[in-house]
Amino acid sequence: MKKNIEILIDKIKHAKSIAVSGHKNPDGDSLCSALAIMKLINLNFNKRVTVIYDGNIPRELENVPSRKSACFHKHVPEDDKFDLYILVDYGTRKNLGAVEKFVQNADFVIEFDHHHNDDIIGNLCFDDVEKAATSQIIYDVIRNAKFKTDSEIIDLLTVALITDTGNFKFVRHSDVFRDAMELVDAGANMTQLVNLLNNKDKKTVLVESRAASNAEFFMKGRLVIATINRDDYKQLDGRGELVMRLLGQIHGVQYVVLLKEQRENQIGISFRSRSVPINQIAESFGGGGHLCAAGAVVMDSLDNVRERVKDAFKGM
Ligand SMILES: [Mn+2]
Repeated sequence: MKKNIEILIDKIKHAKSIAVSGHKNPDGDSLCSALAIMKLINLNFNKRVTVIYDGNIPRELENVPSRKSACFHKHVPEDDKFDLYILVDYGTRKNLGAVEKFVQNADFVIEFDHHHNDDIIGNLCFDDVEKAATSQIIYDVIRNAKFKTDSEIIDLLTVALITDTGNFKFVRHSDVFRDAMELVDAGANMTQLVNLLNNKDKKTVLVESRAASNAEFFMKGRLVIATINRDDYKQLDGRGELVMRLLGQIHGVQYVVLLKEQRENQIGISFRSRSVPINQIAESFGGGGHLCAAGAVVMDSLDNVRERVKDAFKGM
């Protein structure tokens, strides 16, 4: 860690232009980790950083600190070159979307990630699959490097931790609570930050609750599959986390699958499990993710994908 931090500091100090990105369609951890890195470098090195994203930032994240600093990739000139590129929470190369061209042009890439990845991009990696959020890895570096923080950085790291742990429900290690404790001691107001996230559009919540009420149950109620069709998909904002959270609360449900018809014959699948790993199922559909929360995008009809998902869960 110490050696890596020395390299990190050296690379930031000598960089003329720095950019940060997370995965396409950023979630709370991806967006807030990227913004926290930007703020950290502003504060500790007095340098400008460009935060670039592809896809859509969910409305619920609209009010996070410095949200307006995140630039949609099309607003960044194509030939902009960054000598240092920092990737956070990106997962795998294909989740980068349109920012990949900027990453390829960079002289040096540093990554902070907690996803399993066999094809690492970073020249310098701060990766740890045991962490519940990428922001925890960044917080570790902040403490080790004794970087200065401010209330926005603390809030961003906290929002990332709140969202990626599903409000502290998906916690495997106690370090999540130690980090949360230190963040609260450093000034994070959990109640305020949770309220800041209660910012969804009415249409989105109605689409998500409709998908939950139309869900179908299989395997004696252990598997539930919900569907969001093309018309409703346009109203969806983010991954449809609420659908999965609602269905996952039902007695006896072990696995929740959400099928999203992104366009004709392009289905986004989200998999959630209470405890048994399902990342291999996601991988069998060409996707990936965490042990109990993973996803894939499949080019096939909605009906075919639903049948293929049911088959994939046989014997589980
Ligand atoms: Mn994450």
